[in-house]
Amino acid sequence: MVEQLRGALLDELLQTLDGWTKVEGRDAIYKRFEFTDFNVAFGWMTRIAMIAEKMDHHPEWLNVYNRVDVTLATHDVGGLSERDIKLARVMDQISS
Ligand code: H2B
Repeated sequence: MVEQLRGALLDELLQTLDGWTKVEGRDAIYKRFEFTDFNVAFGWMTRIAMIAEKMDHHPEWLNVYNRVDVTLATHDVGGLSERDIKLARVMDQISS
């Protein structure tokens, strides 16, 4: 069973990530990733997609050219959970 993350603990964990912010009016986190071009952006998405599939945790994302806007939430808890933090961390690590 996954627990919903909120309040001070959520803020603390967010600070351990790079550039993720809370979404207004929704229990979710957001980050814009920018790459040198479409090829690099889509390569990153492909690597993340395979990891996300293994984690059984899927991002909401939109790609335009070299940019990927990512929103993470855990639908199973109707909010945020440690799964989102884990996937966000993987995204940060693989993008740098
Ligand atoms: N992805 C995301 N982002 N949140 C979830 O709660 C979620 C998921 N749940 N992928 C998984 C799949 C669930 O529906 C299956 C049954 O494990």
